[in-house]
Amino acid sequence: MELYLNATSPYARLVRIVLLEKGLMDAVTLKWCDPWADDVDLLKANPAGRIPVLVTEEGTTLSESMLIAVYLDSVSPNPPMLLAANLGSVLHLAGLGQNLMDAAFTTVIARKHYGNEIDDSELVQRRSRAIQRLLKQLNSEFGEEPQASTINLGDIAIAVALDYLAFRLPEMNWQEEYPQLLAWHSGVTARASFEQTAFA
Ligand SMILES: N[C@@H](CCC(=O)N[C@@H](CS)C(=O)NCC(=O)O)C(=O)O
Repeated sequence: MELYLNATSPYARLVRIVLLEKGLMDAVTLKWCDPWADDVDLLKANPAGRIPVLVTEEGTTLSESMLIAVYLDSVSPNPPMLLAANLGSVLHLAGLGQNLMDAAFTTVIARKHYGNEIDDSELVQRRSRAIQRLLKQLNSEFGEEPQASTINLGDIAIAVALDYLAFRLPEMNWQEEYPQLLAWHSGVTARASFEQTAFA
């Protein structure tokens, strides 16, 4: 398999963590690229020009991080990222994580293209309010949770999104405002799969 990625994409990091957790890293060649530079090979693999993209052993190209994660979950048996027994709650968390990632990413890209003045725009203001509501809800959902020894797709999406916030929007300082969430996040990100894929 091949994976098109870069080092700062939260979406690509989610897929790399799934690959590591599923023991599939040796089965994939990493194709580092710049999705903003219209990389020719990337555009062939994904006409949308976005990473991550997975090319399967059969040569099928898969885009969208969550869909790639679902595919990888079926390629290797251990450990499952999505279990029928708690599918609803895992997808609930995965959705919150993806929404948090999207809200943060939209803000970062708006700033990249239009400068920090864009923070006053209605779009960025809406995303900022969304981030605050998501953080509050996640803090209350994880407040009482004991730390699980296993990890699922929902945990990965949320922990990556929180890391991305700390990496790109540190002024939000969610760690100080939400200590319960920080405790949960610290447990998850101590895993080797997170340490080996840290944003740089
Ligand atoms: N919903 C997509 C988002 C992918 C995405 O936005 N990737 C960014 C990098 S973090 C990208 O490649 N952007 C290039 C562009 O939009 O042209 C996913 O989950 O994979």
